[in-house]
Amino acid sequence: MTLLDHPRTASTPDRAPASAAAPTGAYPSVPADVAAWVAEVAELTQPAEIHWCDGSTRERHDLLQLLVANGTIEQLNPELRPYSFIARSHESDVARLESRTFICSTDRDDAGPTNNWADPAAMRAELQGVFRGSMRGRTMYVMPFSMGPIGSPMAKVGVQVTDSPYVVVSNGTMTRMGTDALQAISAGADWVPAVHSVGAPLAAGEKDVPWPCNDTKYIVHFPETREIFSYGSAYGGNAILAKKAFALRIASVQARDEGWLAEHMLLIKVTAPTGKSYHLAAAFPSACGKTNLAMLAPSIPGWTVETIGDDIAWLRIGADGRLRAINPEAGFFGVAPGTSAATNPTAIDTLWGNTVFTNVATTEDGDVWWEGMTSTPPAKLTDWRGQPWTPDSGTKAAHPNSRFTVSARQCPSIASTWEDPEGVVIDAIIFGGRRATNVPLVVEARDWDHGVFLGATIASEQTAAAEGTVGELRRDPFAMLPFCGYNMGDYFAHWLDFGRRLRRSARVPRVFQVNWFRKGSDGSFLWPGFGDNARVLQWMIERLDGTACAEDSPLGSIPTADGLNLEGLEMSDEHLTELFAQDKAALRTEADDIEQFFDTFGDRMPAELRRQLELLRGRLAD
Ligand code: OXD
Ligand code: MN
Repeated sequence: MTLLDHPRTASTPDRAPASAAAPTGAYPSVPADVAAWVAEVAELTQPAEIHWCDGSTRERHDLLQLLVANGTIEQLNPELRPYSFIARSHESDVARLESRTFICSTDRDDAGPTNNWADPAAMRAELQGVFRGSMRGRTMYVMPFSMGPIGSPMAKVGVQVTDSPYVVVSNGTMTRMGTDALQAISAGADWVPAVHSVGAPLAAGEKDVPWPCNDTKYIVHFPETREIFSYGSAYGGNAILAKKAFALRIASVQARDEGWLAEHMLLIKVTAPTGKSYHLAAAFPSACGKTNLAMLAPSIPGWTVETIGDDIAWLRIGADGRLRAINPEAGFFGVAPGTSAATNPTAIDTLWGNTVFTNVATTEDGDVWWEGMTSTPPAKLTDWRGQPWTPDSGTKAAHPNSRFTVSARQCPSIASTWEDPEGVVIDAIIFGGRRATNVPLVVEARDWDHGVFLGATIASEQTAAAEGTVGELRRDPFAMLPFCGYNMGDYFAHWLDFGRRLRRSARVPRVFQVNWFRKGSDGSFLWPGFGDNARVLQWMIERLDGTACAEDSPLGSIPTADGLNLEGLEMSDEHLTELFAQDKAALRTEADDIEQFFDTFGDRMPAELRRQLELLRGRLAD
């Protein structure tokens, strides 16, 4: 049996591991199926050595030193940024590659029109060739990891192998990685296998490059057998496979089959001046400010926001019938540009040290800088490519998708409940996108099904988080377009069905849609955003408590004229009107666009969402 010709069977306990793949020393005993799989991968990829990661601080330190020696990272000035590092990637390896991301379901329709489908058998054969010998001359690291607190009934485990020490360090921050996760596997947890190679084998004596990668890239998912293979890239979601590949693409399929939700959502705890707390989950496309909202410092007195997660949420109906959520990650892989003491002071405080930055610029005194960090850039920098840079260079000093990787534990606003194994109770769900026009600052859905319609119709202007033309408007339903591991028509049906199950339980959360990015007729943003977004959260919470009334509008319920707390904010009546304006003609055109989008799902499109579209059209009729 070869690795790629056959799917991994659920358990292969009687297959003995090849001795080369067995861990040595004090490493705990490895379940036979994990050892057998590692041996198979090693046989195919031919690494020079195998290292079983224990997840210890010592191991991380040694890897960081190795990365410094390899020239992949440089240590920043320890007096300014203790124990922190800058990595500069290869210029071609700077973002998620959606065009090279594949969902290989047996039936093409199970991947649906929003995914790149490839025939599983053909892809297995192709990958067999691609991975053959791909780790030659390198060490293969084996990383057992848990998504979610170890031992949580909502957590899931996986094992990723990689030939990139940079990816090990990243995964060590983003997941609970090491022997504790391996023990969860030994105790019988079903695990997801993930193979990653940078695709740059080294011949004997060949000198390595600082950022090994390959021009040919693959990020491949076999949803039916829950397997992940990634080749050629070491950047972010392409390589930290626990994140987008597992916690969203594979987990969304597991969630469909097991009756829960795996979502591209931040999680926050909001406490009102009354002392009462609420938990909100919010879905926004990549690089639309999820980390900023997750770490919000409210501009309104008496309100606090605490962070539970900034990118991914797993939601389930708990034993008490309430909707509960965990953040499966253990760190933040946040977009650096635009992060400043004004826009996200909590992130700035989080990044005081112990942080790996990738593709930001560096200052003469060995610290980091990116566009938006300060209003005036330093006179001299080294840019993300490692070249001298001045404000006259006419280029960005930091790559627009440059990132920081830091432990969630380091975040001053992290909620004490962020690792609650049972998850937190969700009171409301928010959907948002980056829209210059059409979409008001906030609307409340009429009910769950209308909320699903709002989620299914999110559109957003493309950002630098993935390849593509920045600024172009694209439908990004539930902010899951690049992350749903199956047919999105079925995914919408799953959400509708989930609501029906919630209705039978204690309480259905309320659903809202927001748009912080609306522009006025003069082309400037109408809403200040950032800390002032707390004003919108306040309205939502008053709606939950039944203390704020709302006005009906074609798109949903909106605040009454005096509904939003605007105290201390300079906002002209004209701007406020523009923020909520609903131009029926423009919205009718948008409804046509939604219909076209829905049509792409053919008979997989749930009738209820078509009905919601007709209801909207009815409300938009003159
Ligand atoms: C991310 C993304 O990195 O969504 O979180 O691209
Ligand atoms: Mn994301």
